[in-house]
Amino acid sequence: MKVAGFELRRIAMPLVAPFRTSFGVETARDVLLVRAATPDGDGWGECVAMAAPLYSPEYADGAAQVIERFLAPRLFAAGESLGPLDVARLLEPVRGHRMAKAALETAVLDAWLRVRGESFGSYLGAVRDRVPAGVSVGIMDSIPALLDAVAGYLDQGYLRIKLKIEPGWDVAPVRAVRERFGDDVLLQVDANAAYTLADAAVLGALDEFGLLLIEQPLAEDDLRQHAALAQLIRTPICLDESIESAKDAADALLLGACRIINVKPGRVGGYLEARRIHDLAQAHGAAVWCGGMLETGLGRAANVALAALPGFTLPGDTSASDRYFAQDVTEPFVLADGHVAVPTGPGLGVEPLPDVLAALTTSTTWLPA
Ligand code: OSB
Ligand code: MG
Repeated sequence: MKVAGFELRRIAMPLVAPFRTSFGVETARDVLLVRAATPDGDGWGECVAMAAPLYSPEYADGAAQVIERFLAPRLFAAGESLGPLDVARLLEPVRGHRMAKAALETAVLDAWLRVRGESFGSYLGAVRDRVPAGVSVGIMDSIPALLDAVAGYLDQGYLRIKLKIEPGWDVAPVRAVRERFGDDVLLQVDANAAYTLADAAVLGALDEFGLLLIEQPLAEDDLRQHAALAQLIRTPICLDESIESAKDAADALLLGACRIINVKPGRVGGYLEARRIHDLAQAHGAAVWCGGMLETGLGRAANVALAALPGFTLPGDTSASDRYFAQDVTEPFVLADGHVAVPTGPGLGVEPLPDVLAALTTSTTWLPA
């Protein structure tokens, strides 16, 4: 496939409400989109790097720069023969920058699938036409505010609640949610690496609440300490930030650092590596679920397709568009009976709405081959 060039497009998406985690507060999503232009049509990839390097070392400006200076030229050098399976191999000499690489691979894969008339879901191996939707609930100023937010999401039909936690906002909010909504709610927590092994007692105090999992309690490079923590608490440990590749996933599972993996395609370098993690976890008997990074409809479309693979046995952070955005860049993903439909059209199966995209765009850079 001939790629004539990549367009880097930055868009500013206001959030419907501030989203607070242990690493910061977001009020708007500053998104880098990549459009692969080919003679047969376009392909889109959403870079999940956030504006600041607080969740991971990557950040949107840096991703745009590494694409322009180091990644796109390597793909252009491949000439006419570039296919989606070549992208990761061609970019492999550049260390890290997995979110930037994932955006390029996704754009090339989308363009390629659109030409073949095949959907992401079909290509990746989806076995469902809709996926159960969970929702990630940020840290709030008070327990009553949290209970109101959770009540609203349950009313909308969300099938699983994930509470963001940090030291000082952990046992009390979990207890309050259990007391108000009961033991049947599928409930889990995400610490975004905010604790240390010295906090094992407070993390163990969560055992009594029957959580599905605790996500990334310790630092991203603390695999051995996660394994040690797993011996001290009953709640299953799920890793997010620690898993940047299928190799990391294998290490974590072999070490006993986690029993569950949050698969975020951007964090691991793309949907093909994400599928490898799915396959590996399935072989190991470990559960995976699809995480999110406040994606627009473009990234959400691909995530929902991935979440339809057979090993994704837990509900993901595959919420409806209106969880974050009053106006999405694509037709919105909506919740129906607690589920989100897997797109069936070629490629991502969704397109940016031209007028909306134009109105949200803050800059564009054209990188010619
Ligand atoms: O840790 O899963 C995370 C959002 C941004 C960065 C990291 C995380 C999150 C979320 C929300 O929890 C996921 C989503 O709803 O898209
Ligand atoms: Mg997480």
